[in-house]
Amino acid sequence: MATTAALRPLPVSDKDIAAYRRDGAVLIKNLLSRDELALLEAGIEQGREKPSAMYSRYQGSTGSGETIIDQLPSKRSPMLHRLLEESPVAELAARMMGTASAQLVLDQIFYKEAGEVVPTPWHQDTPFLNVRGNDLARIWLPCDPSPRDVAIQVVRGSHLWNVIYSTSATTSVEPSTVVKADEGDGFTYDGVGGDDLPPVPDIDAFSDSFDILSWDTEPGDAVVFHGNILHGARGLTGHPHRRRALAVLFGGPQLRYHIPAGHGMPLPGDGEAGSVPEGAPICEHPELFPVTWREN
Ligand SMILES: O=C(O)CCC(=O)C(=O)O
Repeated sequence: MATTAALRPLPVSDKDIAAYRRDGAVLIKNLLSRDELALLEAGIEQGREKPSAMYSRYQGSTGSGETIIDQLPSKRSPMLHRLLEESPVAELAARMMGTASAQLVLDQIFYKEAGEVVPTPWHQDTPFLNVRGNDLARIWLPCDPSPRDVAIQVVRGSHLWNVIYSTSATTSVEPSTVVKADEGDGFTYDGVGGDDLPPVPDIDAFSDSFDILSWDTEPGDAVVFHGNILHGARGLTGHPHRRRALAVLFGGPQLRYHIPAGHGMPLPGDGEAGSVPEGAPICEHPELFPVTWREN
């Protein structure tokens, strides 16, 4: 992947960077230009029309609404590929992490239809990943007006708890608010995470005990959150817009390759992971984690 990016100042202050590091998440207004937003929307729609074999479809536990999640759409969509190469998204991740480069770890579409917006249960991305470490920034890019009722929300500071929670339905403390309806044959969430990890706390039942951060977001905004933070999205009935978002995870050079128990997420690069040892810094493996931005 090339390392060109938009030649304009990032709309990010030192205060934003401090908030990201302290709280684990921050809203950046108006990150994308109008043209970049058009790429985002067209790329997400292209992904929705032609899902890959790695899609999963979830519904509310009563069978209403749907969320389609698809893996690595930027590998198939020239528009999303261009967005990652040419927009300030990867540079934003590097600035937040304080690193001189940003490598792609994962990108995903979260596509929710209007009307009954299905929640995304509280979870961490960490158990799914083929990497471990602190230099891990997720950029969540909505392309619809997404008020805090449906946008991403996080447990403030939970990126610093040094716990990896299980994502497995069998270890959940609560019956899930969503159920898997179907999935392609190229990837399954079944078996990622591991049953030996502690369950995610019941954050909704004890919401007074957690400091939850959420934002009203508009197309072109970005929520940047730490890759290890607890996060999710609320559900809503009667929502007038679709709730479409691309979420892109970047790693810094010292992030470490991790061989997950069971299986992890698909890798963004075209290289073979076979002989890469546990703990290798990802800067040594751009064939698995393509360099998307590098400081000149
Ligand atoms: O968009 C959503 O509802 C969830 C996004 C998410 O979980 C993520 O970006 O990791």
